[in-house]
Amino acid sequence: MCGSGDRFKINYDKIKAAWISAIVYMRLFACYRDEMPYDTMHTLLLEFEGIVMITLHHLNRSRSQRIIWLLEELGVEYKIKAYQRDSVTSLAPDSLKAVHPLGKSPVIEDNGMVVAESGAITEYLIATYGNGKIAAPKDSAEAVQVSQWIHFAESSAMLPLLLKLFIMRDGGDMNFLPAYANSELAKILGYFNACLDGKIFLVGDTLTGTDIMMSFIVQSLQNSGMIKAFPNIERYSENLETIPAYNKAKALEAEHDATVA
Ligand SMILES: N[C@@H](CCC(=O)N[C@@H](CS)C(=O)NCC(=O)O)C(=O)O
Repeated sequence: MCGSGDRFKINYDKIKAAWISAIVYMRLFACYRDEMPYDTMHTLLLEFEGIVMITLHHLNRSRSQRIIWLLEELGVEYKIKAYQRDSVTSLAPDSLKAVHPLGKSPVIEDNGMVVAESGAITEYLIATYGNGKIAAPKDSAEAVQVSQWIHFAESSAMLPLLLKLFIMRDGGDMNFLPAYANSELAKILGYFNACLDGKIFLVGDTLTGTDIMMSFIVQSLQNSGMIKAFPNIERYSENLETIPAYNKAKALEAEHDATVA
């Protein structure tokens, strides 16, 4: 039935589309008048065109550099929302808690989902956007190795490094911890060092998520000077420094770090 009332029916979809266009054009004009940075305008246009845009909530000098590297390798559209550590406590600002209850970084937002934990983010991004890139063949023995190292990076490998850091920060006399930290460091990072013997990448002959996850461990060893005790890790680190996306991630990390002059 086609009553006369239908002719005057309000088309809300059209009004919404016109309203969105008006907002986009107003923002483009603001960009043209230098009132909005190019990056912001680029993001708005992508959103307008319905192109997926991942948001990385990035804390300065953090594990989040891994995810910048990964996003650069995958060549996907993403934006960085930067947060700065407290200059006294080194903790993240409370605003990160609005993104995820832990208030830690990295965290990504993608397709209405919030994902925390750098290992989980690495696995998710490679599975979703990798198209076979930087992944071991599905169901292969190498894929199991990849999983082992991704978990190793945030569990076994982090413990001795964190213990060393806390012992140094505490600065007081301790009974058990210093010797335990040293023996765990030698055992766990000695294992990593041995597995790198004669290798450029950790699993197989090409870059995988494991190299990206282990890069934070390598950088921590380098920053503390402890890398000298592990020649294969040192050589591996030199190789990482030749990878363009790794260097781009380092540059972007510095760009978003307010403590870098
Ligand atoms: N296991 C987590 C660790 C996350 C984490 O502790 N991130 C640190 C930066 S490297 C952080 O946000 N620290 C600030 C805080 O705890 O307030 C991961 O792999 O993402």
